[in-house]
Amino acid sequence: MAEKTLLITGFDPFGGEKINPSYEAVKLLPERVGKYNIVKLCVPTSFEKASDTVITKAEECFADVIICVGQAGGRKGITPEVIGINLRDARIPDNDGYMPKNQPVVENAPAAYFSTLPVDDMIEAVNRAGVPCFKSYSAGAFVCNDLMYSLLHRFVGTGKKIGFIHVPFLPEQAGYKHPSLTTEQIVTALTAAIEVI
Ligand code: PCA
Repeated sequence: MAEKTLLITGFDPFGGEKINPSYEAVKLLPERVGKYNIVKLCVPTSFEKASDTVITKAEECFADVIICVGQAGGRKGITPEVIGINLRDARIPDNDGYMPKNQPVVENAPAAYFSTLPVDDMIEAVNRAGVPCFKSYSAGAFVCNDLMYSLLHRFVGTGKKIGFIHVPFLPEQAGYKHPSLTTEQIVTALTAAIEVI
């Protein structure tokens, strides 16, 4: 069987944080998981740059699967996203200082796309691996949703499996106020999820 390639991305820190758990975990993944060669990429938290950065890399490495990972501070577990919506509605500026309100990601394009990853199987596998994981029906309207929507729009009909996973804060970010998972738990979760794709 031909080798398959899975591109997995994390984001750089944003919103005043010093680290982003998404890339902290992604960079620790092994070179191979299940049937996939793993290609990793750090993506700028920028409406302007995020999707072009990932699309360029996905084309360059002939990715069969694209999983983007991002921080969702305050969430209690790993949350694979079900849907990306055609909306930019930021509450804070991105890393370029840009804060769009009520704009489409892509003009005259569908309202939303569903993840083409096996979300339910992934959730079951991650919970079985001992890491809390549940479904999310909203990736928000910031850069993570933008990236998810843009990739699903760009590659619609190609058969590529594409989706997004939000992860909680790391303990050093969360303090006493927020729930958190360790980098090791996030790595375990991502590995378990990839094994069922
Ligand atoms: N989380 C943000 C953007 C970058 C990230 O890690 C989001 O949820 O949109």
